[in-house]
Amino acid sequence: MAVETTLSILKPDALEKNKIGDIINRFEEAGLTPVGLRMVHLSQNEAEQFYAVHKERPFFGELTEFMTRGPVVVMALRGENAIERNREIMGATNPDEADEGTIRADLATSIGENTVHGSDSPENAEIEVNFFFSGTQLFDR
Ligand code: RTP
Ligand code: MG
Repeated sequence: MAVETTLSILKPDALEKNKIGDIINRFEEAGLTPVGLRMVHLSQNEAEQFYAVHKERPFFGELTEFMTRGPVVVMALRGENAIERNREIMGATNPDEADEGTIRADLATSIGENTVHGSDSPENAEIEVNFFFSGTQLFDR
């Protein structure tokens, strides 16, 4: 296993439910350390760019509308096997199918409003971390 850095987004529903602390605590307890962190309200254009891989999907309009509804917290998380670990802690996309004790099983509203995003591969983790953080906004810790 190797130390990896992945992108996590706490989506608008997470902030509306006041779950920033709850979610970050789960990551820290699991050995995933925030090495970059900020709050941002995505523009429509930024949301469409970030989710460009999904632009032909039927839920694209709904997704970008949701992701621009309010501010989000973006974090670079670092740790052993961080990309896969993050997705395990998040749980399945659909909260009804997410394992007990995962963020989505405990906190998500629906398949669309599912509380967190996590990069799905090393290639995408690098692209997505760079989308939100410049080198000087990431810290060694
Ligand atoms: P994410 O990218 O947010 O970490 O989630 P994921 O990999 O588990 O899911 P993905 O297939 O990449 O879909 C991206 C996001 O689109 C929304 N979605 N809505 N209404 C629907 O059927 C539907 N399917 C996906 C979710 O917000 C999902 O996280
Ligand atoms: Mg995805």
